[in-house]
Amino acid sequence: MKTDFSKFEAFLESTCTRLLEGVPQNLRESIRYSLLAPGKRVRPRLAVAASDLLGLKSQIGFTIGAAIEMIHCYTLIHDDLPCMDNDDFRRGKPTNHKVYGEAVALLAGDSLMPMAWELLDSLFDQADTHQVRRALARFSWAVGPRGVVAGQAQEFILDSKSSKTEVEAMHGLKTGALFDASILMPLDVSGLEGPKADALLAFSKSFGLAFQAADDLEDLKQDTALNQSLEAKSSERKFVNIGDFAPAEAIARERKAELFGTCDRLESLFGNTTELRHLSEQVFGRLGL
Ligand code: GRG
Repeated sequence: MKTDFSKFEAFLESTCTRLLEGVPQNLRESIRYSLLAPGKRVRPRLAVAASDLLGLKSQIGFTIGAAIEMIHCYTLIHDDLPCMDNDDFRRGKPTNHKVYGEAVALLAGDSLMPMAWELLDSLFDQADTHQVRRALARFSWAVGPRGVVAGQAQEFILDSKSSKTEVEAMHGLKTGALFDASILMPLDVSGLEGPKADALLAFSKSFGLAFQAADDLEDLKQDTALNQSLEAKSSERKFVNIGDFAPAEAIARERKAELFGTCDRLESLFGNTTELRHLSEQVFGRLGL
């Protein structure tokens, strides 16, 4: 049965209210400010679409999706801090630390991690214990120092001499780990094995790579536009060689073909995969590829 994703925001809001009962006002407001801000909700959409494909209850997809959105949100709050990327805007609003101060923003990120765990604990009431444990093990790996945090740390030690493989591995953790968890935790909970499970694993790997290739191409387009406008002002500063475009576009096209190949495979095994295909299209939509 297809879950009505429009109900996800209400689920996230009510979960947030429940988990923040009795929490000091400044911390509570800071957490709500970022978690309930208008993100694209790509990870919850993936979790819900994968859960639907596997025939799981809507509540399971929402629970996994909301937990991963909490982790995603903590990484954004921390990544925006002055000691990391020092960003002023996120999701069209001033960053958390700009509104609540660095100390409270740090605590908001810290709080979102155990909140996600507390929420996931409810999966034990909804599915087989052994299968839920597998999902939680995957979650721990993805959000911890071997997953998304490893990706962030690796980025600090990479430089212009780093190989393409090293850079891809870093992105695979920094960006790919949470996509993987979104798609594969429902698989763990379902207990499914065999060709259908393999096809979902292949889709998951391909989705992360495609997202990264699209993101790289978009960055390059933005840098090129900036470069051209600076050139127009006779500036000395140059960011990218416009010639770099061709390989990045070729890689993105290749990744797109791979991703849609994995969608076809899923469709041949599961039947309807409209939502996963739609999410795949959105990865490239903004690039007009
Ligand atoms: C462990 C502190 C810490 C950071 C981990 C995720 C991360 C590393 C940093 C966030 C910055 C960043 C640009 C990461 C790349 C992944 C990415 C493209 C995030 C933005 O995701 P979207 O586009 O954002 O889904 P919304 O706001 O729509 O949810």
